[in-house]
Amino acid sequence: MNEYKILFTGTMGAGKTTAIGSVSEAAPIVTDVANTDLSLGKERTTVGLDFGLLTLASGDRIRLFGTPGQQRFDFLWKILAKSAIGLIILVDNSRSDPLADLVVYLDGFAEDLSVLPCAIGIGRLDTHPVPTLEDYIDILANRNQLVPIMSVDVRRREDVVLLIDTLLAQLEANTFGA
Ligand SMILES: Nc1nc2c(ncn2[C@@H]2O[C@H](COP(=O)(O)OP(=O)(O)O)[C@@H](O)[C@H]2O)c(=O)[nH]1
Ligand SMILES: [Mg+2]
Repeated sequence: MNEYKILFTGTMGAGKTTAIGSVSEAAPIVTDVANTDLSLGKERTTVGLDFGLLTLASGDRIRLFGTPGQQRFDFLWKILAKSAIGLIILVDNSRSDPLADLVVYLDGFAEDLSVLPCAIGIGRLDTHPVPTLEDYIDILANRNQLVPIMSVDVRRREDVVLLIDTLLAQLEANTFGA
């Protein structure tokens, strides 16, 4: 049995806590507290990290971590990325500039992304169809980053499983030699 760690990141409200809760078999540990930032229409926010567990059919176990969303916690990103086998970036397409949000995380994790597989999930494309997946793909292409990207609703378990499978498939294809 192997144990792997996967890290979820993305802006506040992008769905990290929801995604981990959708697939975790143990009650996810969340360290959400009352949000004191009134500019954010969100009652609770993650200051520490989310944690969940998922056992694959192979018996391998995946430990799921979520980064704190606020950028003032970005010193934690590096620490959390350590020993992870992959990174999942969640984007909330209802935000004012979700393309720029993605770039923040691609830049913030640039070093890790040179050695780690990544998958990107764009949420709320149903209610906010612009920017489109093609717009995101253009950004990745311009940066020469070939990262799988898909539309997701993190409240749906199968969408989150697909993101995780996309990471594991890259590992199996040995693109990263991990
Ligand atoms: N309508 C809609 N709501 C979504 C979608 N994805 C996530 N949400 C909601 O957005 C919120 C995300 O919050 P949360 O998981 O705490 O985000 P976090 O800050 O990244 O941990 C939750 O209330 C989800 O139910 C989506 O595709 N459509
Ligand atoms: Mg959260």
